[in-house]
Amino acid sequence: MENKIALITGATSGIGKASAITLAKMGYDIIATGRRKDRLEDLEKELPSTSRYLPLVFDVRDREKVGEILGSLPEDWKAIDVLINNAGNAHGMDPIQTGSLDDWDAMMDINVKGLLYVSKAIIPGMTERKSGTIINIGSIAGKEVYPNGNVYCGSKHAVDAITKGMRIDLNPFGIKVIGIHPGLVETEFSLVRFKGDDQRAEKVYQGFEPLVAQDIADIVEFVVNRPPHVVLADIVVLPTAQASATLVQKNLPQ
Ligand code: NDP
Ligand code: 8X3
Repeated sequence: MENKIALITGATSGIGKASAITLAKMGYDIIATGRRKDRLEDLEKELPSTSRYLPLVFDVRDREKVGEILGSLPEDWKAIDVLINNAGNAHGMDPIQTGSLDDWDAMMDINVKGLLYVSKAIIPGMTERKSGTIINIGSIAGKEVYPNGNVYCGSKHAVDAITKGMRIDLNPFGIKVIGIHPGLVETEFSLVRFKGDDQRAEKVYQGFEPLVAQDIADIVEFVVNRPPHVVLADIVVLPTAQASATLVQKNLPQ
């Protein structure tokens, strides 16, 4: 029997990479995307030989490229069962009055429009086959707003709304639409947010035990393993030390 196929955006790092490896171990063939070609090549070494692998290098902001590449998948890669819209980041963490237009463009273009471009290319195959699972990686920042989170929170609130809209519109086709909304996960996320300032990035995760990418990949495994009549529609997952977007108990005695 042929393997099922999963497409994961932003699989060069963090949550996307862990999810790609986990799905491959579950027996999925993997389409992994990202801008860093070398990382996508390295990922192949971490996948079991029982899975086929198709790395695709593109920027999700590039509407034409996304349509062109995903619209011309090889015949035996077209029937995508699981789409994980994961590519995204925060860029900067400034009050609204001093935030950078470039950062705002990046977050709206990648987190929101990129997710839409990829979805637009993949959904028609799912509606035609009347099957599929779409997992959108939102955030606690899509459920709450925190100081200086303004536009990133806006982008993730948009992901939350789009996820709900997808679930409604794709309901007649039997397509599962799932939102996973993590709190603090230690990945390259803060390094990107703080533009390579590793000391500032490390501080975010000090004094408590944050989630790791595999914690989210474990949830991906669980949700795709549910029987056909069950969908885990909306999941918020936090480190135990985190109670809300802004409340994290740090330096508790172990
Ligand atoms: P990482 O920085 O480790 O990974 C981000 C991934 O997104 C990379 O693979 C990167 O690939 C890809 N990406 C970023 N920009 C683009 C782009 N323009 N085109 C294509 N791919 C892109 O962060 P995480 O793994 O933590 O983040 C993954 C998702 O999880 C994001 O949507 C993030 O908002 C969300 N999230 C993260 C949380 C956290 O605390 N870490 C919490 C809640 C949600 P490349 O650079 O190679 O293009
Ligand atoms: C990432 C988690 O709290 O930095 O989405 O916004 S947070």
